[in-house]
Amino acid sequence: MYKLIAVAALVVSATWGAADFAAAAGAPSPHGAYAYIGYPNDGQVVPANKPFRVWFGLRYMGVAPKGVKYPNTGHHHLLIDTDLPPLDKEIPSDRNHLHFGAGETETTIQLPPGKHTLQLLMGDDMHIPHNPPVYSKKITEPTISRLLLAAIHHMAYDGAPSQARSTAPHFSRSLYSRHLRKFLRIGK
Ligand SMILES: [Cu+2]
Repeated sequence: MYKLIAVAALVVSATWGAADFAAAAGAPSPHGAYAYIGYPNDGQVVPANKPFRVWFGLRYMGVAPKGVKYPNTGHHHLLIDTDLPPLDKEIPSDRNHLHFGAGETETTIQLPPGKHTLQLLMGDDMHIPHNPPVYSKKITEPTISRLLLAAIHHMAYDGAPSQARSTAPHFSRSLYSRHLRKFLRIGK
């Protein structure tokens, strides 16, 4: 009889895989809970090296500060330019993994020029992702200099590169189009 149970357990673990067991470390999340980034939108161009707002969205579960163990709650973590960390461990705390342990639902960050990614991941009172984990879609954020952004807006609204050139005189027309190609279609 014991042998039979052992064999059954072995079969179950082989079928479910190690990941299912490993992911069970965090507090349970309510059915259907999900996180999303309310702002910026995926692919939206934001100015480089200038603070911009990030809104944290969460449905079907609540926000509680770190250390507060309350059913169906957690706190936000903003992942910048990184993939999801291991989902059975405490979420790292560094410049790529920001914790919002006071229960914040928005923040302000600034990023250097280039292409960046943002993603939200909920953590429980001990900063461990829930079971199942609650995280947002990863969005791509192209950042460009303010001058170039102004120029691109000019072009978009007026369709006049010459006018855009007068906004930012040291950018050549070919540089505009190169940057337009590079930035305006990302993440869609
Ligand atoms: Cu945390």
